[in-house]
Amino acid sequence: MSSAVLTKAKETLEQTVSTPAKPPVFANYIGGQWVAARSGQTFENRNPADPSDVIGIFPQSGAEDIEAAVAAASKAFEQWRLYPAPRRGEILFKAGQLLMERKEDLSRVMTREMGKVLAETRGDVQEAIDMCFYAAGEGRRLFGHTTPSELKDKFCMTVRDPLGVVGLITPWNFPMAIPSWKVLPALICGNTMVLKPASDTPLSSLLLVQILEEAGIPAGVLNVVFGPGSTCGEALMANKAVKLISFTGSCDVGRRVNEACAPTFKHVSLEMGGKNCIVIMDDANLDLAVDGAIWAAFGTSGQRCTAASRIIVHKAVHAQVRDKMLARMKELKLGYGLDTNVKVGPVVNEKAMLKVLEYIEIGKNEDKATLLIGGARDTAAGPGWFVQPTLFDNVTATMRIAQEEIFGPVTALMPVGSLEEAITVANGVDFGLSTSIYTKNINQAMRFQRDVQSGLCYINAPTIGAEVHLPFGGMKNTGNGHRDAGQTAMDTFTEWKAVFIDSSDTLQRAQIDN
Ligand code: UN1
Repeated sequence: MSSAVLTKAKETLEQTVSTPAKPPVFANYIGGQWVAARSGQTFENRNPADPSDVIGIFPQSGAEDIEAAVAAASKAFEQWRLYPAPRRGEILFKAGQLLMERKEDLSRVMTREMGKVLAETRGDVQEAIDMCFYAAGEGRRLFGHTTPSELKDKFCMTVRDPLGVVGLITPWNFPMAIPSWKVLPALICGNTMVLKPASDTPLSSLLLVQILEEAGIPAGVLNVVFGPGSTCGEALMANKAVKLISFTGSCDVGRRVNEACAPTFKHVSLEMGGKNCIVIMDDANLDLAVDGAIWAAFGTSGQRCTAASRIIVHKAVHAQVRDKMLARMKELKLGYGLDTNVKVGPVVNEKAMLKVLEYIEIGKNEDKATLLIGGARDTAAGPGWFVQPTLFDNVTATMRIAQEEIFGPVTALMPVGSLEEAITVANGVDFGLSTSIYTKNINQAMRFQRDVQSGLCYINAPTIGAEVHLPFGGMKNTGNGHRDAGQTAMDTFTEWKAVFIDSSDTLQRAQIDN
């Protein structure tokens, strides 16, 4: 491999935290080697705030690169599965320390690559740090249980086995946090893996891999292959040696993942879309609720699975909430996320921008909905893919902008007359990721959390703010019953084995001899 390829986290950071004269070249990481795509093809990684800024050149890999990575992971599994989990944890702990030391540069690179503002990329890196320490500690737990036997002198326990080789397909909106939710639990549980990160944000995921390598993950345990889902993702899903695909992304792709994994009976963990809502009741602290709504609707330019794209507001406070939202939205400065005055960055690419603008048109054509503010591309903010924060009013439950995931800085006020109606509207969508209610009435809050159909539920806090030691995922079309993060991730990345030890020296037949 030519010396131009950047393979170490430190030099990668040095060369990408500002704009070098020539964009650096990166490689796949397979079996501990840095290798170009077999085809020799590459793609460019560009800054969404300024598409003329090329951040790096990445391998455009194909099925043969995936095959090589799966073979390397299969070979490494034989050793890694026997490596004591507390020792695996020490490597993850070291990786957490390295991430902490380099957090600022990692965040700046991520803003350049993905677009979200610096405060948020710092949060993204912090989430990976948190996950390193959480997963590292899990190396000394990974609990099973012991339980009595129905027979004398017989001992029963459960232990966790790693699955083997797992395939991890990750999105661009949390370019380090979401890979960390999958890679780190998979590692601590003793799996080996192939990571295929989104092509919009390969660098932040690569930096996580380089740091894990520096921390001491052995060759072949963690492999990364860059390239499109249509070739790399499909090859990973078709490979018989891969035991699980963990995917975060759109429902359409998630459905395809489910289908593609069925013939080989792979485990499939899916985390997909959301149509999240914040309910603002008439007794709420309205300033707090509006703060939450602004953060949840326009943070990450609305490109979170957990973004609040529906603000269900009690009629008695509708006008006040509307006016407060409008006042706050006028202050939201759009621009390059490295400028600390900027509150909202670009959306990730041109296609994403066009989709958001199309949804705004759909909203404008709804009979009763009114566009209150925003609604267009913002070319004054910079040469990139900037969309003005947009607010619709008087949106009703069946409108497309109230049903479909927009994944951009667009939200909708939906007036309702009661808590019952709010819950009906909240549940009246195909998704079930995150919901929130602002009220001072504990009884209303308790009813809401009891009846709302979502994997995350916040009381007097916005729809975003998940923490790594709790399960992350959703009901209905948002997922397929699995959860990222928390103890639940350890369940995703292990198989249960029930172990029975008979010390009676006789044949004891369960169900017959007791
Ligand atoms: C996502 O939106 O895909 O709670 C992940 C949050 C973040 C994670 C979001 N910690 O919004």
